[in-house]
Amino acid sequence: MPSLTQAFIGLGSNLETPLEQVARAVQEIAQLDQTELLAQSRWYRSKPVGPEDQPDYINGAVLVSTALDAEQLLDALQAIENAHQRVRKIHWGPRTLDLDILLFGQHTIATERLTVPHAYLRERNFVLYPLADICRDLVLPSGEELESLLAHCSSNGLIPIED
Ligand code: A4P
Ligand code: MG
Repeated sequence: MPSLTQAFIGLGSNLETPLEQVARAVQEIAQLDQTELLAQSRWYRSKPVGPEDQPDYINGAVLVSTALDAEQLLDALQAIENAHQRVRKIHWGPRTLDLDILLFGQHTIATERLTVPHAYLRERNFVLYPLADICRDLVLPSGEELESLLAHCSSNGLIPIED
């Protein structure tokens, strides 16, 4: 039996009906090989970080249990991004779909392809608030508590979307 890992995946989109892009991506993640969707955050509308002359984003996060390793999960997520006609042009620029591995169990990964926990997780409200929807008492591999990161992170520009 391969071991199972609980991984948090961040979703973002600000092009081509973003809410539909991220909602469809959740279905696609749920159908990944050897992977089960465990939980999903609310969706949030958020102000763009980086170049400001781009539309607002829709952001959220999901929790999966997977038998894939981190690189295999990244491959699978990039295949989903590509299927959403994602074009990589501008760093931090607009995109139809961005899928980031936020946390992969309690692993710390620093390879050419992967930085886990995600490099900007600690400072981005559009990542921290969705994580808190799923698991308020989350603790990072560093020992930092999500609660304390939230206490230092403004929710400015972040609006939960009502169903
Ligand atoms: N990569 C390394 N670590 C990871 C990881 N943990 N998860 C590598 C996923 N990928 C990871 O990503 C470039 C490379 O990062 C990948 O090939 C993978 O090997 P990319 O998505 O092609 O490039 P990017 O998105 O332009 O850069 P980056 O640094 O991933 O940007 P971010 O951090 O994803 O930020 N504002 C709002 N409000 N909401 C957003 O969602 N997103 C961004 C993009 C900017 N501003 C935003 C938002
Ligand atoms: Mg990315």
